[in-house]
Amino acid sequence: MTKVITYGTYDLLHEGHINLLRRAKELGDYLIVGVTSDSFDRGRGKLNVRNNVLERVQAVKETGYADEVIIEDYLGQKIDDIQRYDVEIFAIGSDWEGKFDYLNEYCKVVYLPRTEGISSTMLREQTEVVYRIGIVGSGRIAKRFVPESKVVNSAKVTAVYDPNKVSADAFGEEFGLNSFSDKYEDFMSEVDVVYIASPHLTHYDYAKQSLYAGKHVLCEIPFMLKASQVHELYDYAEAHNLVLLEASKTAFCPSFNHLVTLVKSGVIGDVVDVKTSLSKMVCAPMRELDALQAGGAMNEHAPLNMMAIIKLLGTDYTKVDFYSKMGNGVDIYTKANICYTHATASMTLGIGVKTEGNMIISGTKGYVYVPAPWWLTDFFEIRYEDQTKNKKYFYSYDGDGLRYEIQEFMSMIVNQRKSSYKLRQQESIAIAEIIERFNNKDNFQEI
Ligand code: C2G
Repeated sequence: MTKVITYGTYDLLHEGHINLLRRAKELGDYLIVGVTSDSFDRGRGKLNVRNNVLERVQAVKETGYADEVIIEDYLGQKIDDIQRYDVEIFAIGSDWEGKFDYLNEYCKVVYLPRTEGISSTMLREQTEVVYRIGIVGSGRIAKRFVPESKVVNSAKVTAVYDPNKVSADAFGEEFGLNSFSDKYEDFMSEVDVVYIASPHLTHYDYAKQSLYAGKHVLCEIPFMLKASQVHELYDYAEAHNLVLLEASKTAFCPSFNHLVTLVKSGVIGDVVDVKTSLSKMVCAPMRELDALQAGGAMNEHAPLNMMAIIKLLGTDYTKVDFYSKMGNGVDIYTKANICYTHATASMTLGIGVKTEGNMIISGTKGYVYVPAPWWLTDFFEIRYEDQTKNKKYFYSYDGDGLRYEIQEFMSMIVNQRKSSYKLRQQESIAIAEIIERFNNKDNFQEI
């Protein structure tokens, strides 16, 4: 019996896929089809796949050509599969010509003619609804957003708003966008979606105005500085079928999502302590050092660090206390201890004190070590008393990492999902609540 194997995503299964599967089957007696898992596709930069893995597997089965369907989940798996299943022929479309010659060492490699004039990308584009995104603010993060949005389907940045005309125009020119600096309503009338990347204290007003104008909103961190504001705007968005999302970029990264699911599934036992740290040295006259612009290490860095603590330990903390070193009227360093009935957590944040930016999650069976910078997680290790059981996990972290939050946000809009399990509304509210406690100087001590 001649076994043939082929692989693909098979998104929006089309005639090209069917022809390929038929030709592959004709090469032998038994056809194995490897369908990529969702996480494998994300890992190789395919962020826009429409059908999930179960739908794609089902579509391949329904062609009637596959004798067996397997899931492709990691780089290098083809070599394992060929040997494991005693495969004689590896077949793939001619768009991959030459790319899989390295498999010749294990079996015969055949490049089959590709069907011209059709592809998943083409089908996605034909059925795609494009949402015009307007960016509020033209600073550092806004500049990173534009190129990252280009890899996400349905997203097209078309306009920028900044009350400072010179900045708005320069940004518009640089990225080929319409720029607005006068009436916010004029800007809103040209977009469907608003991304807020303006100074902290303006977030609430811009978000509110945008939602009231019927726009979906993605808002940078710190989301809002009062929990009641977050509550109010989530309620409004919910009641008006709008998506409101906190742009907590790490929450949407595949590596961080995997870390959370591993920990939640008990690989280190019960979680007893989470320690996170993040510091970025800032020199005056940056807004981070300006008390009047809600500067300081807490406002700046607590959103990402609290997000991780809350994802791992939940929102039911029982006590929080803060220890800060002040400078320029803002906290240049803050250590916060967050207690739960079953666990403890702490975050060490700096804008004028340098710390090691790692994360350590300790459990009753082992711990997870995420080296600095943990918020750009591309590697972590699960460690045990018996070091032979340690396991390292590696990921690719594409681009600037903003693409994952943009992708989640656009997919919420397209699929009319009001909340994301990657960062639930309650979690977002709890983050704002902790920041508010700090700004109210609850359990606060200067050091
Ligand atoms: N294909 C084709 N004709 C088309 C489109 C696709 O013959 N018009 C073939 C591709 O060459 C591939 C298969 O259909 O052999 C699946 O295509 P995709 O779903 O686009 O999957 P792909 O990204 O090519 O993944 O590990 C995965 C593999 O590397 C292939």
